[in-house]
Amino acid sequence: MLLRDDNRICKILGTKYPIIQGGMAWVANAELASAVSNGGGLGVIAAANTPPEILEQEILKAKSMTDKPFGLNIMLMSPTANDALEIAAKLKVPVVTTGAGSPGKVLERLKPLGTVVIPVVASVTQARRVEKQGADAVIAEGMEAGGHIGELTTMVLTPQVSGAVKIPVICAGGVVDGRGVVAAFALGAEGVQVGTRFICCEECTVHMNYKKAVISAKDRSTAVTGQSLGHPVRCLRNKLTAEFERLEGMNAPASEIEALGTGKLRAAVVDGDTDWGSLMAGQSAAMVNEILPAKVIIENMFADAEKVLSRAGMVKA
Ligand code: TUI
Repeated sequence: MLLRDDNRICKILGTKYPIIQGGMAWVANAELASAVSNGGGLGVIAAANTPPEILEQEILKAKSMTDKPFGLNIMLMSPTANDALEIAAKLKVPVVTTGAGSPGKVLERLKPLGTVVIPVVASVTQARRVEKQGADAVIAEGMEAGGHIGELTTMVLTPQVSGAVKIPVICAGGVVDGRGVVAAFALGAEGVQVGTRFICCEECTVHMNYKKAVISAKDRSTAVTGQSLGHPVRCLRNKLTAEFERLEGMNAPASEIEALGTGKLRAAVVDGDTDWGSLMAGQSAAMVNEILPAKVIIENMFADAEKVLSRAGMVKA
């Protein structure tokens, strides 16, 4: 048995395995979240820019699809972040993760209600701040991750955050299999957050073209765009990322670059537009080779972690 019975992330989340599914905008709906929760991890619904009535329905749907705990991710840059916060309070969602901003208001509102709040951070300063503000754990997300990213890699961010805070650390960015789980724990984490791998689970409802693009990805298939706008986003390379690079390279006005991104995630997820859609994915896409049920992905990850340790010559087989 690899995992110790006293793993703090399993205790905080009420899950079998210390794994959280990334709160991927447009991708992380009730189907995906309930599949991950039923598989022994913590499924997460992404609030992103979802209108409040639809988000409420999605949460109620997840409640009907699993009796296990699941979470809600609040994207703090979103204009609907406040609505999502009130919905989390009203529907008593057990766990809330936050991303892309400072979660002070979320902690202030939800901690008195007993909600477990776990912010994503991209630096040591942010990790220290959210610990002081009462976060239950922290997700240290390296720039290998997909979507909106910081500037530090998982390899250097995770040990620094682990050394700086007492609350448990969840490692994110590039974690896709048992090797990643072992690496995360070696760096001081007590759990992992996995996004890209779950795009290619059977229960994920994204367009098949998106899943196929992830499966076809190689080591250098992602690009980071939006750096000039102050919010870098990692996606699979396609015509859209080339056009971003062209506009950013000629110092086009920010409004023009922003406009290029509008509606493009929906185009990828719903319409399967692999040329002009925003195929948000992490560098780990290169290591995703097949579509499996969420439960199998999770079980393989932790069973393989055990084998990885013995193969590395660190413990007896
Ligand atoms: O949030 C994410 N990933 C995302 S959000 C998203 S939606 C989007 N769409 C288009 C453009 C931009 C976003 C797609 N992917 N990951 C978590 C994350 N949080 N990564 C980095 C951060 C972060 C950055 C700064 C967390 C905290 C932070 O602190 C700011 C502060 O003031 O403390």
